[in-house]
Amino acid sequence: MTATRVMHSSHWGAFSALRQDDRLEIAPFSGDPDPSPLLKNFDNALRHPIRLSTPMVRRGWLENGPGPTDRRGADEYLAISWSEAYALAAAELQRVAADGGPEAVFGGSYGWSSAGRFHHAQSQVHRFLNTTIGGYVRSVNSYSSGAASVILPHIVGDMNEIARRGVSWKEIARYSEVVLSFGGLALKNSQVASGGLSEHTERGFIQQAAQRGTQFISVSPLQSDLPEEARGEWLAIRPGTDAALILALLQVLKQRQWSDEDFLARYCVGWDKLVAYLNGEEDGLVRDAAWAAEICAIPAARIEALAEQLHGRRVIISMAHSLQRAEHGEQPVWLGLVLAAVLGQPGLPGGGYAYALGALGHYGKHHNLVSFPALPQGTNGIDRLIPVARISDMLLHPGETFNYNGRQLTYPRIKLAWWAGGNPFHHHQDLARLRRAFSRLDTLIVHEIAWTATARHADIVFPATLTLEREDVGGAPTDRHLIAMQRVALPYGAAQDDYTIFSELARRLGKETAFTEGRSAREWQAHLYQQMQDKLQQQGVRVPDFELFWQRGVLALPQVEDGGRLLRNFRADPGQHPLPTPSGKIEIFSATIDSFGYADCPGHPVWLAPQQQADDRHPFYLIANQPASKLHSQLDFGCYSVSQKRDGREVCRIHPDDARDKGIEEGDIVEISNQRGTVLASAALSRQVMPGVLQLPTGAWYDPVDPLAERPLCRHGNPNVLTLDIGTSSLSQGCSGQITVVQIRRYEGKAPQVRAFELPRIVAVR
Ligand SMILES: Nc1nc2c(c(=O)[nH]1)N[C@H]1C(S)=C(S)[C@@H](COP(=O)(O)OP(=O)(O)OC[C@H]3O[C@@H](n4cnc5c(=O)[nH]c(N)nc54)[C@H](O)[C@@H]3O)O[C@H]1N2
Ligand SMILES: Nc1nc2c(c(=O)[nH]1)N[C@H]1C(S)=C(S)[C@@H](COP(=O)(O)OP(=O)(O)OC[C@H]3O[C@@H](n4cnc5c(=O)[nH]c(N)nc54)[C@H](O)[C@@H]3O)O[C@H]1N2
Ligand SMILES: [Mo]
Repeated sequence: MTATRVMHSSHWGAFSALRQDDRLEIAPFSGDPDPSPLLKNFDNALRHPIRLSTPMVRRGWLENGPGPTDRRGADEYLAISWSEAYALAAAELQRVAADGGPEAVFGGSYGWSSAGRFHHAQSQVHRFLNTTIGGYVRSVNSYSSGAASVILPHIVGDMNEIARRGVSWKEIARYSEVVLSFGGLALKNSQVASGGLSEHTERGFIQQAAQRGTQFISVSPLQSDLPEEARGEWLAIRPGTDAALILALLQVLKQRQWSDEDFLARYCVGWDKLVAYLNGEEDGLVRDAAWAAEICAIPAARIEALAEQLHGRRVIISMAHSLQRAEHGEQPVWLGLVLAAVLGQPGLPGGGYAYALGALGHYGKHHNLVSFPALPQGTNGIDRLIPVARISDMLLHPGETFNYNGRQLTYPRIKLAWWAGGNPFHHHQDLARLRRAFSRLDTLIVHEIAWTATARHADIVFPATLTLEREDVGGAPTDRHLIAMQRVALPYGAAQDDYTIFSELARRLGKETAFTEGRSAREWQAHLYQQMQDKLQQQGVRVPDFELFWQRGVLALPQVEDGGRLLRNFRADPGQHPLPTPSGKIEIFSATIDSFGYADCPGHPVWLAPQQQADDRHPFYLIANQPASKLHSQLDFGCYSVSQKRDGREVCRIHPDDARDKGIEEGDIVEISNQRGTVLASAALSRQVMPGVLQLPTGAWYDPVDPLAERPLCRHGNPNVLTLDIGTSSLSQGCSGQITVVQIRRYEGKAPQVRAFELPRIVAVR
């Protein structure tokens, strides 16, 4: 490749790159006021030995044929040629589809993949399965917002309106008096947005607001969830108990006659039913501050004082995604909205509910007038689905029924799963159970850039190019720069991009034209660009043709100031702009949810004690949150990610008092365990963690000492060894991996060395 500086983009930022003499030099996009350190993870990624250089087949699968087996995750691999790999995969897909139809193929392929919108691996899998075998069993919703995305439409409107088009940062910086944030506004999280991000603006807006006098209050088990720039107040809360806190706040507001009854009467339904619950009219239990204090570990007087801090002020309530990634995760989402309503704030400038503000770089932004189109996925001929986090349940319980959002569905009988651009051994809970679930398959096919644990469980592994090794177009609908992702380096080894892999497979299945429509990757990108250009033209905006865009590398797009429009319009004229709920109003009581009859998600918000509570055997709450040093598990072997580990292990934070009780010192290797397994990590003592809580981020590649163990030991520090694999509730069946309960102790003896970035056994190169 010639040594010229080219543009590129990633979920954590746009940048330019220069590759010279095997050295990669990356400079953040010149317009980015606050670039992300995650860019450093690219520095050593291109030629890292853990990359996949050639197609691989699992020995047991090749020798014994497809079928359930315990060997996935523990077997050796054979390096094979592309033509062999294509032939094996195409024949196997044909076999499974002929026997069981698309109902036997799981193509959910959840995962973030890379920022380029054309080589978006998940869209490529879907399009491939639709055009070749007529469809696949799909997954719905996300690990991010499984509960919120299902409950919000029942009670207020589509999640994208509430989160992506929520009250903007700009408006908050200008008008909000109080920002009450549950789960904080950590800048480590907002540095990321799917599709790419050219400007990191959250820090600046928080600074502006704080300088104007906005009071930030962060309710969270971790002080570090609120940036220092906010100069805010930290209210430490026991994990998983925010619903109880908010119920008590509502009770105090009502009792002191601080509830905005006019707003509630005009814009909401069901307040009376919730008030009856707060007053314990049926069960005699009053949900007051004293009641909540016992549950959430915030003193009653502090809860009362918080109600006072909110009363009569312009308040915006934000709620991190994390609160709903937990048992009964629907409740805090619902109650955050109710609290905003009881304060009469929705629809006011800088007031109301900003669900998930700061959880990602998408939120609190404005939308482009026209967004870059997605790759069309074709038509899925079958209508079989699972909520995304029910993957293990599906594989372990085929034919069994389950509840989901008012429906009773049946788990299909899956023979083959196809995964590209996701890492279930990163994202799913209870990894030993996930391994058992994957052992039920006939075949698992994975496309990966490197030997992740998911690749190590696959029967056929296709080596995919890293984003830097191909051309694409990067751009999120809330980012005002479209980036020409120019090629930085040649592919590693024999790696191919996902589109080429699927095109070749489609050809072998006699469906090449249906899949490619005769277009090369570059032609697809130009074609998608053209669609955007045409739509802009219809709105009177002229932009350069694709070729010129490509040469320039960046295109600035016009935006619309659409933040908060749903609730603003509704407040201005509820008759003309009703909400898209059955009542047209905010539903504090939902007749629809009530009619489902779910004990774990009744018709109005409630406090339901989680099944996971600290006890003598598991005295600590473990917070398994997003990692600061990478995006999920991506480039865990990258420079920056590795620099934040200690002894090669992930770092677990613990309060100094707890550490002293346990005889744990800074830098000790600790063993964190429960009935599902054990992980090793390096202990860091921190007063930013509340007592009784441990924090171990997700993202360390799963590295079990014995992959087949019932209770595995992960040397590297992957918290999903420990998390419980249950849905949030019968309503949304979302992921509940954020919190679990564990024991911790110092590891005695010589700890096993981390092996996550060493190759599996590859027995022969043919
Ligand atoms: N305990 C717990 N678990 C969680 C969470 C939590 O809070 N706690 N959070 C959850 C959340 S919100 C999410 S979104 C998920 C994230 O889960 P995932 O999205 O599955 O995680 P990633 O690491 O982003 O996985 C993307 C994979 O795609 C690969 N990849 C990148 N580019 C390409 C490409 O071009 N082609 C191909 N074929 N592969 C590519 C990467 O190497 C990586 O392995 O995790 C969830 N899991
Ligand atoms: N650097 C980086 N940024 C990311 C990601 C990443 O992997 N790396 N992932 C991105 C993705 S896909 C998503 S969906 C978002 C996720 O956004 P979130 O889910 O909001 O992010 P988390 O960091 O998991 O959680 C935020 C904080 O919530 C707090 N918290 C946990 N449980 C509770 C609770 O019960 N009550 C209260 N009040 N607080 C609690 C924790 O202290 C935690 O640090 O992040 C995005 N941003
Ligand atoms: Mo997510």
